[in-house]
Amino acid sequence: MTKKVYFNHDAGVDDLVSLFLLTQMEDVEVTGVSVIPADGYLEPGTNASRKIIDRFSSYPIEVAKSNSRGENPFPSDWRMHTFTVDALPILNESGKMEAPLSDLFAHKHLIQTLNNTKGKTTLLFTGPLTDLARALDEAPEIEDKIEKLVWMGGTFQDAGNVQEPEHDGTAEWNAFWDPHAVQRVWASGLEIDMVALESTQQVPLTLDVRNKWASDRKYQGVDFLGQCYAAVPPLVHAETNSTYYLWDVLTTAAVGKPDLITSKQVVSSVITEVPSQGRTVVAENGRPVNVVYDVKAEEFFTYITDLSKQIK
Ligand code: AGV
Ligand code: CA
Repeated sequence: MTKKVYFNHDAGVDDLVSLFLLTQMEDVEVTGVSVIPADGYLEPGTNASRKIIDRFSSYPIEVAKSNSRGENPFPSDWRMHTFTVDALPILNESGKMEAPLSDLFAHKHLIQTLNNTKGKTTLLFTGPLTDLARALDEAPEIEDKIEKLVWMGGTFQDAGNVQEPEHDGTAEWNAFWDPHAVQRVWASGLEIDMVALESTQQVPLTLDVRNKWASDRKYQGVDFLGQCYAAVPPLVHAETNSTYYLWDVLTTAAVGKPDLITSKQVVSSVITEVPSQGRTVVAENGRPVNVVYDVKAEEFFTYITDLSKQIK
């Protein structure tokens, strides 16, 4: 049976690669896409999404823009990557942009799409949870239309990936951008799969991975992966603040091929106050989430490369 998936992303390199891969999954039907301007910019993020759909999807998918704003903005150096992906020649060859653009903002588009879709939908979120929190505030009854939420975000380790003034470094960025949104979603009855840093740190972008994609660039989809990931720094000698992991792509792969990952239940809550804003913690009075803490890394890379080879 095909899984219906609604995808909300925040226009980073791995968000956009995730959209590409999602369109290649045989047993997944993408019912809608929305773009939140967190770790990327809205205009090129929306355009790149529409162009990826045009170029790679076998069916049309509607795209919506978010008007959500976070508490803690992403560094603009990272956000600039959206422009690079949007400008790639493979996405601009046709000179057209045909995937439909919704005139609803993302949170309303999410509500509408859930209501118009038969049965239950899996939510895939690879950025902050703001649009979902707003949708739940506005139409709490959509919970019944949601199979579960699969979210890239959070960590229960001591070190997160936020290195900012007035923060203690314990949070993951998607949670830090809007901690209150995490709190709102945690307060819902939704089943939540959390692809945390515990697992994403097992899939860094390395020179080895890049070289494999380069050697297979005769496949247009694999070339697209290589071109996208040429814009961001790999893990070479030691991790830096900018080192890139396949965070969102792992989260997306977990939807398409759940046997790649292992999870365990953690009862948790989120801290919304400085200096630990966005830190997810084990808390007795919290709520259960399925934390993905392990991944078959080799099989994961094979899976995404094989999906990319399908493109003619
Ligand atoms: O925290 C990981 C999230 C993912 O959704 N993003 C990037 C992925 O899209 C934020 C982020 C953390 N470190 C980064 C990030 C970095 N070095 N460059 C760009 N984005
Ligand atoms: Ca992201």
